[in-house]
Amino acid sequence: MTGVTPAFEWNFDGLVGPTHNYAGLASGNLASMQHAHRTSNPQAAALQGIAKMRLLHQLGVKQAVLPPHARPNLAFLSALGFQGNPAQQIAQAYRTAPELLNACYSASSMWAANTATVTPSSDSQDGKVHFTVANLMSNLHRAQEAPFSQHLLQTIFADPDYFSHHPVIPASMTTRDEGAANHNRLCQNHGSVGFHVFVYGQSYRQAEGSNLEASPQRYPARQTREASEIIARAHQIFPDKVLFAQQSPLAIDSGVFHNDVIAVANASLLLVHEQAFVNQAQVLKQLQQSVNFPLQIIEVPEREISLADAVSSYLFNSQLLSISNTGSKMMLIAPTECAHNPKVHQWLEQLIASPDNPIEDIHYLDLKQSMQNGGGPACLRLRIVLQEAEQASMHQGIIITDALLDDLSDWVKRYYRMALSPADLADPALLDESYTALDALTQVLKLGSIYPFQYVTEKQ
Ligand code: SUG
Repeated sequence: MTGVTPAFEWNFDGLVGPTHNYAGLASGNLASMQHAHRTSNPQAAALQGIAKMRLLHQLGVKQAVLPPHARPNLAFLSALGFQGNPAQQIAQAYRTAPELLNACYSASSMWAANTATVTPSSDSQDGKVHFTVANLMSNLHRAQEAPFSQHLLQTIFADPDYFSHHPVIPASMTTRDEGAANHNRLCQNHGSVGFHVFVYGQSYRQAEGSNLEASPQRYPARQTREASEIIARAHQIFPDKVLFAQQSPLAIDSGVFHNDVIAVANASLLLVHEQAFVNQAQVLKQLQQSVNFPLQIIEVPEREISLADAVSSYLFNSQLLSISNTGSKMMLIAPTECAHNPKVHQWLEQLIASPDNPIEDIHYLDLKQSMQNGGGPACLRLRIVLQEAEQASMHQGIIITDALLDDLSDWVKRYYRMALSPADLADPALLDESYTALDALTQVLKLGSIYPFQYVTEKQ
């Protein structure tokens, strides 16, 4: 192990916000479209997320939490042309453009895998941890996340000696970026130099002519090759440690709106569906030839698990985690939907029983509230590999402990509603409830005044 500084992979989970609702805002995300306009349960959603963090913490995984963004987003309502005081803006939006009000209320920041792409210091030529917050420009309700995500990550990872924060990539069709959900890092163990597979749905160069049939026809491709290339360049990733792979248009058109719905990687293991990439055999061969450590690829054929079953069960959106930091033993954190699908369940049981792979255990978790919006276990977390000194320099109040888990549960039970229908978003009391809750949360997490509504209060 000479020359390798020990490091741990941390999971930063997005805490579900008090306005979690089903607005059907995400085209190409089948669950979001199917559950549009149902009544949500924000309290259950947040408690399900906290239960996941509790399980991982108990299993010895390094776990931290990211607070929700402030919703409704009043600055966004103003930017969309709604005028008057907040209650008037909400009333006007509800009357004239309810889908825009839904966007301003979206709790979508919970899916932290889309918050940013992060490169560990071992993988960058300048030895710093690099962050690029995703512009999420494919969807209005998600595009509003970028400014606050940037502010939050800069607050948590503030020391410029360790952390480098890049500008959000300019929002254009050519440079659509959805963060770590389209990125896999492979490595011998978390502290050693990693190999990066950036997955894109579309390339601007292709759109110019030659290869249009390789673009999805039904649903949008949310990540472009150009955006992935910007990240690899800005983060100064060693050029021989990067591969760009195109997501299969058939997969996107079947509901695979992010690559993490069809592939999951951890350390030296890649679990991937047969229909994940364009020219998959070639991509996987190139990957095997490019890495300088033994890489195991488990490719799941369509005949064993269909694309449709993969999307409805979210098998590949399980979290694949090392039990030991060497990566020799792993476990899966899968959504209960996998246990309820007989084919997927049987396949998983065989996987665990087989001595031919390092996955030894599986935990099924009820994340139904998030799942109904297309967000499984892996969507809810941003992975960040940190060396000890880096971890010591980040904001400590967000690190999960038993006491913090209890405080968060109490906080959710105190402030969150148990039912939220689309019509409830017109209720101006929800704004006060949500802001009061978030104000209290900043004290629980010792974050100071991070929300715009807190700066305004301070100035008055
Ligand atoms: O961007 N759903 C999210 C789910 C994100 C899942 N993330 C990963 N796969 N990493 C999305 O499609 C639905 C919101 C609504 O319809 O109310 C939504 O935004």
